[in-house]
Amino acid sequence: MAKNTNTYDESSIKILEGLEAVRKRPGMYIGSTDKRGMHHLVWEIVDNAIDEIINGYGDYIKILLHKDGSITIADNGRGVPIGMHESGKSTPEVVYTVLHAGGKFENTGYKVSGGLHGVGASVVNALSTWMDVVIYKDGKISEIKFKNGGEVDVPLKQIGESKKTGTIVTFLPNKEIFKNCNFSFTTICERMQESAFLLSNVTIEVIDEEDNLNAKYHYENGIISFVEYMNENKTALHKVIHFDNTKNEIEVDIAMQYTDSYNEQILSFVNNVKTSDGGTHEVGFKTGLTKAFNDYAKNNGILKGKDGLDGGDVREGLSAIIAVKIPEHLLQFEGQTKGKLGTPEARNAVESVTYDGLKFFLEENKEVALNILEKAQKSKMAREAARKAREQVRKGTSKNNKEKIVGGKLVKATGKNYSENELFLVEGDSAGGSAKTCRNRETQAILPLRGKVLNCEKASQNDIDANQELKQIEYAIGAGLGPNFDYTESNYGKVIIMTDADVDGSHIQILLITFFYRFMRPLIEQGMLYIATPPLYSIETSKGKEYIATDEELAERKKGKSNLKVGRFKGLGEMDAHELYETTMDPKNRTLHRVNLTDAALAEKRIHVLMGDEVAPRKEWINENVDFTLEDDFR
Ligand code: 0RA
Repeated sequence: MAKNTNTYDESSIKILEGLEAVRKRPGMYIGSTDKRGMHHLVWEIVDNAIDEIINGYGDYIKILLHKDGSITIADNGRGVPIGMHESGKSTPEVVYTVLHAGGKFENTGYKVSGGLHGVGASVVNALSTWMDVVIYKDGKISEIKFKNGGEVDVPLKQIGESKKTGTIVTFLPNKEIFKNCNFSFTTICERMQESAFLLSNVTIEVIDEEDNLNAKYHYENGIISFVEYMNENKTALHKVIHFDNTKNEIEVDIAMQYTDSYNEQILSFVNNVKTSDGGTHEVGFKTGLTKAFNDYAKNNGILKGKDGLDGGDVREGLSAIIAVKIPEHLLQFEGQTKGKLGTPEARNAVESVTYDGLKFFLEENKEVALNILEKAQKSKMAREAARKAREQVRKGTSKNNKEKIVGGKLVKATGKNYSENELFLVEGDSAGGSAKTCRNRETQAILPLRGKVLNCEKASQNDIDANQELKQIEYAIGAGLGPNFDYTESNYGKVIIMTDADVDGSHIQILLITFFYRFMRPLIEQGMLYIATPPLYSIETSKGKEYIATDEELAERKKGKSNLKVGRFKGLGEMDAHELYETTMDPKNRTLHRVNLTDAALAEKRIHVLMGDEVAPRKEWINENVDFTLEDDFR
């Protein structure tokens, strides 16, 4: 050992410097230091366990959320090697302290290294107050402990004997880096369930020791089970269609099923990681799908009229999973969060597998084919009828009751540049009144909402037609509803939900988002739906009254001031019109949260949880304040 002392010290300094660099710029490694970033730590460790399973070792992963804020990820793989590394350190010490050490071990097949992660377990260690690794391997139980972001606390040593194999990693995220963050049982469950679908025949268990919650996922039929799960609250038109094939080194696995709903839900994955923003594989799928149906219809003399079916027509009511495996040398991701596949080869591979798979299926299942085509044709006709109706309204040739329904409640914007205009949906008449007087008349329209909004989770179009409140929203936006909705016809570039910052306000937000999700989804997909964020506090300063948006900001302002006068805003109605405009509506000062639906399938599940009959999951959801709204924060 003596001969290694010097190099050991030198390399140790280098290693600690490396870990220090991670702490200085955590965002570079894990994207952000908010809740999302903190969960990246979990995905990082879980992905190592999943890699082990993909390579054929182990079938079980267990995640424990502890009361002290630490988390354990255990697997029954082969266990991290426990021998000495050439540097003179134990292999586990190298794996958990040297940046990018993980790669050295990975020599087979595909890696779970989608976009941001795949940065290595040492990054997790660097961002943790302590980390503890227990390894079952070679008849022994071994343990190594780290503290202060990667310093060895207790070097690797044997602590027992066992015939089992596996790795157990526990860590406590550094609270100075991840301020006010907790692990979310719901978020972790959602992702683990997805992994269990994609892996098949793996058991993944998640346990929250604080709230006594647990979940266990095990699916035998992979993405077929996934599609069945997506459609469990809907009426399916046929059994799940499944096909897979490999083209130009790219493995393509697709499951799809039509339901009687109008919604389209396509989720895609690359090497077991979700691609929230789609990419070339989704484009290929859509092209192959449209071609297959149009060719089948033509060849069987089904299509009436001269032009074929649009992509949108053949995707109405479709739920699908596209899972591709791409070797590392072809992997390419795009976009800020690396959630979009860029690999050009994936487009042709998926298109051709989809076309061939569907062509074969349709020929073998005539009845199903006719059923789906009938639905697609109805969609096409409905779209054409809606377009004509809108044109008539424009030309004034139709006697519509638009004005009457909206009545005196909608206060329109005077400007005619629709994409610049904003519609505020405001909770309560009094806040609505303030908003009316202070708004920018040219670009801002106000529609006050009275009372509770209808829960649209299970509502039909007829239910909407019978609902005064939602009808008003539909007419104000003026772009149709359901399958006839066309966002390019919207009277507003932004639709902004403005409620009190309390539980009732959140409830109204969720109800409205459910409505938009089910009946005007493209509005969300196009990033046109927003939540306004009224301030939470006001303070008296020498300059007069100032507004404070968040608890963190308040804490910051309170520093060193014992006699600061703080007022808490209970609702929009407490502000006068001027205050409301300045803090919440003025594009120069306000903060809007864009409602994002990259998580379409999960969002609908969440809505189901929130609005369904079961109270417990709803409570948990609200407590955790899972945010499918709070993604893009900009001024
Ligand atoms: C490299 C080689 C071997 C196992 C692993 C890495 C491994 C890493 C992790 C991380 C979390 N769980 C893990 N399980 C296994 C196998 C060495 C051998 O036994 O041949």
